[in-house]
Amino acid sequence: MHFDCAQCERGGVAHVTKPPLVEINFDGIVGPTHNYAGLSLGNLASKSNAGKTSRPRAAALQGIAKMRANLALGLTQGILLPHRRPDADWLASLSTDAANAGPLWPAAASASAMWAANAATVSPAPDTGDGRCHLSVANLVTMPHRSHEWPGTLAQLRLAFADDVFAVHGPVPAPFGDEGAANHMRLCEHHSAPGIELFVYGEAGGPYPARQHRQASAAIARAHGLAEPVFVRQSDEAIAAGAFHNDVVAVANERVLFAHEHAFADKHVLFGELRARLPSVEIIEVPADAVSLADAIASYLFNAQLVTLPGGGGMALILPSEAQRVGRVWQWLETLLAGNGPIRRIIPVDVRESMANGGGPACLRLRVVCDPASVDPRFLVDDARLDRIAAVIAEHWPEAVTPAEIAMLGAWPAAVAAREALLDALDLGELR
Ligand code: SUG
Repeated sequence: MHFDCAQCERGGVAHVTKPPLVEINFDGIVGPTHNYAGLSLGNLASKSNAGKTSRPRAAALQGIAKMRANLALGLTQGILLPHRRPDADWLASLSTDAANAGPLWPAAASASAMWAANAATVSPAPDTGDGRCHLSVANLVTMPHRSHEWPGTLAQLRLAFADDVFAVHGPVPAPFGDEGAANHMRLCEHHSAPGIELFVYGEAGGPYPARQHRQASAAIARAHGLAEPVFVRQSDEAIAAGAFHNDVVAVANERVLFAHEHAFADKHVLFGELRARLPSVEIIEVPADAVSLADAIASYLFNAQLVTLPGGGGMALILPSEAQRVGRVWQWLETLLAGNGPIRRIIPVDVRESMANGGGPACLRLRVVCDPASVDPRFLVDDARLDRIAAVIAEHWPEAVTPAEIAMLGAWPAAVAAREALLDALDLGELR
C-alpha cells in the first residue's frame, strides 16, 4: 500500500510500508428487546434491577451519545449490530418455538449482545505468530441467555473483518467458558508495538460463577499464536463481591494498567513480570482503603474506556456518570488528576440503562487495533451514520418494556422488524 509517512526516515514521501495501527472501539448497539429479566447470577446490578421497566429507546440513544462523544475526541468508532431476537434458531435447537418457549422466553429475547466487550478476544497483528490480527468469538457458555450470542457475533466478525489481514476464529468448545475481551488486557509502548497479552481467569468454588476458564484462555492464546501470553488469576474476593468480569476491576491501555488492589489473586507476581517485560509500564493501583471493592463495583470506576487522545493529549478515562455519585470514588479521581500522571481527563457518560444490567462504558465496546482501511466500512461510523442509526431507533425502538411485557417478548414481531429496519438503513441486509 502507498501512503505518506511523516514518521520514518523518508519523511513525507509516498512509499510502500505498513500503515499505522489505530485502536477502534466497536460499540454494541442496544437492541429493541433490552429488558431487566435478572438473568445474570453474580451480576449484582442485573439481579437488583430484575423486574423493573426498561427503556430500550433511551438505552440505545445513550449508546449513540457515547459514540458521538468519542468521535468528538478524535477517536475512531465502529459498531456491532443487535442480534435477531427472539432467537428462533436457539429455540429450535431446544426443540421448542416462540409459541411454546415458556420460561425460556427471557433468555431467547435478551438484548445482551449489546455488551460487545464479551463478543470476542482480539490479538492485534504485532502480537501474533503470523502477523495477522486474530479475533476469537466468545462462547459465553456460563449464562444461558448469552450462550447463543456467538453465531450472530461470528457472522458479523466474518463480515467486518473479512480482509486477509484478519483471522477470525470460532468459539472454544464447552465446557470451557470464555467471556472474550472482558477478561483480556494488552500492555504495550503504543498500539502499533508488540504487546503483552494478559488473560484473566477465575477459579470455581465461590458463591458466584467464575465465567472465564483458564483452559479457554490458553486455547485462544494458542490459536492466536501468542509467544508469551500471561495467565492471571482473578481474585476470588473480586468475583464474590460481584466483579463477574475482570473489566469491572481493571482496565489497561498502552503502557498503563489501572486496577483495584484486590483485582488479582497474586498481584506481586503479575506486577513483577510486567515491570520486567515492559519497563515503562505504569501501574495505577487503587487501594482498598481509598475505594472499597464494593464502591468500585457500585460505581463501575474501572469499567471505563481508558483511551489515548490523539495529538499527544495524554489519556482519558471515560467512565459512567454513576462514578460521580460515589463520594470516595470521585475524591480519588480528583487526586489522580491532580497528580499529573498519564490520565489527563475524566469524562463521565450517561449509559444508565445499560448500567442497570451491569454494563458500563467499557462493556459496551470491543477494541480492535488495526488499520481502519482494512475494516468493512459499513461497520465504521461518523456523525452522519450515527444520525441515520438514531433516526431508526427513534422510530422503531419501544419506549418502555414493562415486566409483564418481558414474558411476551418472544411474540414481539415489532422487535424483529425494528432490527431489520436498522440493517436496511446500514446496507447490512446479509445479517437478516
Ligand atoms: O453478562 N448483563 C451482562 C453484563 C455484561 C457486562 N460486560 C462486561 N463487564 N464486559 C452479563 O452479566 C443482564 C441481562 C439480564 O439480566 O436480563 C446481563 O446479561
